[in-house]
Amino acid sequence: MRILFATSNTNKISEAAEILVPLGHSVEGLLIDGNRPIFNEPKELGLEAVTESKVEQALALIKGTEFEGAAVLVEDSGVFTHAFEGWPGANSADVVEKIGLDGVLERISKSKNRGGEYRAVVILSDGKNNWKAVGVCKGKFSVEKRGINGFGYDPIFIPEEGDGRTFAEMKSSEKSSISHRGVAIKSLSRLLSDPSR
Ligand code: ITT
Repeated sequence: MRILFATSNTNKISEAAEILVPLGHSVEGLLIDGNRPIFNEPKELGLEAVTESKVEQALALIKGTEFEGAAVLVEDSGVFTHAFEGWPGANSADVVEKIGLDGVLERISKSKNRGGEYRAVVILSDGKNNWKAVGVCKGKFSVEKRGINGFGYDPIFIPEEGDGRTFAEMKSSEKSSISHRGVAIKSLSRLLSDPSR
């Protein structure tokens, strides 16, 4: 299946490609007139509502273009702390841009609870069928930044299923094997290969 990933985040594209390409799919970023489209994202409604809105917008954008007939993939994700009622959640991208990981760590250090999780919702649509999957990766926030791989919160997030390293200290394939996005995209690929679909 030709998959157009409608995202401005190229890290997300590489992580999805790492799982979907070996299964025989092609994955590329959706570009309209050479640019990554900007979507209206109703962040206040949560990850699922954002993906539902984005997939409709992406399908409308490719209608009548050379891309019509390809499948569109959208994803919304976020980082959720246990101590601060899920903050930053759907606003993860804005928060890290405004206060940086040092600011996030400073806030987290005000609580004894360093637990949290990454969550992702993905929807793939070929215009007729929609496939949706979710992924959660539980873990805790480190005391200081460690590692240089990945993106976003990876230098401060230690997944529960790992060995104590942050995601930024892991290879991309190690991250994908346990991450929220990895879990969600693997579920999606199972839905695609289900003969009863
Ligand atoms: P889109 O164009 O796909 O929206 P984005 O980066 O703005 O790209 P989101 O709106 O889904 O994506 O924001 C998710 C933010 O949550 C992301 O920018 C990171 O700050 C954080 N995040 C999500 N997944 C992450 C991951 O795997 N590793 C580190 N941080 C992650």
